[in-house]
Amino acid sequence: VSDDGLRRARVIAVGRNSAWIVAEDETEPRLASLRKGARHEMVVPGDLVNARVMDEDRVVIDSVLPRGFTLVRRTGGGRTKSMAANVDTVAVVASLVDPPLHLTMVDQLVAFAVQHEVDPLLLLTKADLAGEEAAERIASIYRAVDVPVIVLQPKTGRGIEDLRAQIASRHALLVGNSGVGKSSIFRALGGIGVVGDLSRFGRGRQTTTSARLARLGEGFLIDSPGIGEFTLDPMPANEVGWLFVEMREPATRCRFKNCRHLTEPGCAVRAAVDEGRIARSRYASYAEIVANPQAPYGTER
Ligand SMILES: Nc1nc2c(ncn2[C@@H]2O[C@H](COP(=O)(O)OP(=O)(O)O)[C@@H](O)[C@H]2O)c(=O)[nH]1
Ligand SMILES: [Mg+2]
Ligand SMILES: [Zn+2]
Repeated sequence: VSDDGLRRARVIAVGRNSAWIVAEDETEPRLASLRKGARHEMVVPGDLVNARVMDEDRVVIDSVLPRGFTLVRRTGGGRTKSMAANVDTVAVVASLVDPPLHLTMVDQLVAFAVQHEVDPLLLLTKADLAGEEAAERIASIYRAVDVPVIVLQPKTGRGIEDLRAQIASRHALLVGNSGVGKSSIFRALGGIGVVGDLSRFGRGRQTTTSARLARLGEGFLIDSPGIGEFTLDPMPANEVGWLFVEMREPATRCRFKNCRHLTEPGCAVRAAVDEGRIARSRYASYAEIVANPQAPYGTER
């Protein structure tokens, strides 16, 4: 606690007029109210705030520290809503089966991370159902483009310690289709997964309307509520190509400077695909995203 009674805290969940915060020198969440007159969008999970402790169980959020990369949802009428703040890692969760694997969605999410200069990480679940061979085949595609891959089985704990080490000092966001295992992973890491769990730390019922956050040492992990936020902006083919890092070098050798790597003759990117130096599935995703960067790939439509 500083002289003026303010202390630094991390926001882990946000309700209507209050937020759950964990002070930097504590481990238990506290329910804090927003200062009078504050808009309730003032804070989002991942925010660092200055909180004022009024008495034993009354804490008021005074101010929000400047944010790093913040995930934004576009709402109707061109408005935006912040969903999670200070993120440096996008942990893409994909199940090998059930729901079926959508590699275009994985590639779109990895491209999103590259675009926003946050680190992608791929978490593959349900290898116990799909088989180790399938897991290894997919993992090798992404390790070849420098995306770390962890095969996880939350119930048995497989991969959980690897993941904990991988995100120990990171600010990560879990993203993926419903049913792939995000909440299971979040719980296996010790995250507080349901509002009911949170309510034992404070009085009254609170509805959590946004993502939840688990602290992991210096780092944190947010169990994100959806994947609609992660669509790419409309962009020309050369910009999409830049987001597929393995295309960057071959693209400099295409016959035409403005090659889209689709049907142009003398395309070094397509040659690299034919020679097996770029994965066919990655190239297919590239072509699909060029055709429609904003499609909600892999989501139930
Ligand atoms: N067999 C198997 N089931 C899993 C695995 N990971 C998650 N599940 C199950 O998949 C279902 C959906 O998981 P959940 O964490 O709710 O997914 P979410 O919708 O992404 O949060 C649950 O029944 C989990 O127990 C895995 O690696 N293997
Ligand atoms: Mg879930
Ligand atoms: Zn080309």
